[in-house]
Amino acid sequence: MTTPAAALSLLSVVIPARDEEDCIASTVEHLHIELRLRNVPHEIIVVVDASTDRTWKVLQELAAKLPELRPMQNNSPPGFGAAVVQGLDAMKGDAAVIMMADESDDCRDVVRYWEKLNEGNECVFGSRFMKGGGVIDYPRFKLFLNRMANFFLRILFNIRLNDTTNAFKAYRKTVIDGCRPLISPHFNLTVELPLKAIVRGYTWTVIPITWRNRRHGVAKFRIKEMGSRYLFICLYVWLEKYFSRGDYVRR
Ligand SMILES: Nc1nc2c(ncn2[C@@H]2O[C@H](COP(=O)(O)OP(=O)(O)OP(=O)(O)O)[C@@H](O)[C@H]2O)c(=O)[nH]1
Ligand SMILES: [Mg+2]
Repeated sequence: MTTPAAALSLLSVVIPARDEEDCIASTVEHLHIELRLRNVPHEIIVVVDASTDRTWKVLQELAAKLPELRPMQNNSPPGFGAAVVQGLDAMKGDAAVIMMADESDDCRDVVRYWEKLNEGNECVFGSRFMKGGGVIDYPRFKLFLNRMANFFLRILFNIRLNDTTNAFKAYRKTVIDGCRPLISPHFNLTVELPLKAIVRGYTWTVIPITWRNRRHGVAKFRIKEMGSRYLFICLYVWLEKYFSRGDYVRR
């Protein structure tokens, strides 16, 4: 039997960023304003990686006037997953939301995540593909691949979640700790976390969220480089689900 989830006191929003000089300031500022208006106690951890532009400098300037902002540089080999894990390692909150730097995710959804976590859920996953959710300007080929991958994951893991591959999700810290070690250095962390959380028996719920395509900067995601890494991590968690005899399930 699981014990009732404790009330939460601080939300850590972890944002990986590489070459996002044009959008990082507005992402952080909008998020901070929304969270402050809605009385969500928070810190914003931005983990910058191998930037060739002014991202780090912009964050330094912003941090001087925004005490809730904690910029850090990824000191592992570069990669989306490594940056997010470094942010999760440093978080002081008892819950985390992983969010993108490119203004694709909606700050109001972060508040909804916080509210749902506080209702006692251990994970809150957003879906852009359910009633009330939506996408704006999603590139067609990417959308096709996304729907294929999520269909495949639904079958493989026998779950009803239809947007597993999106990183923008919320977890209690107990879940993050229970999913360690996190081994994906790249974008494949986006599926390692939710799939492990589900397989290890944490409670989860789904809410509709919205997403819009970036208007500045360039996409860092490369399907050719990531395809086999996604497959690797999905099969790894699938093997855990069916062959580990519950050794890693939450206690
Ligand atoms: N620290 C760090 N952040 C990264 C790295 N690669 C991507 N990111 C960040 O991860 C987030 C998602 O990357 P995107 O380039 O937006 O990937 P995407 O959403 O698939 O691509 P778009 O369609 O262009 O939005 C952004 O905030 C990036 O700045 C990396 O190697 N290191
Ligand atoms: Mg993006």
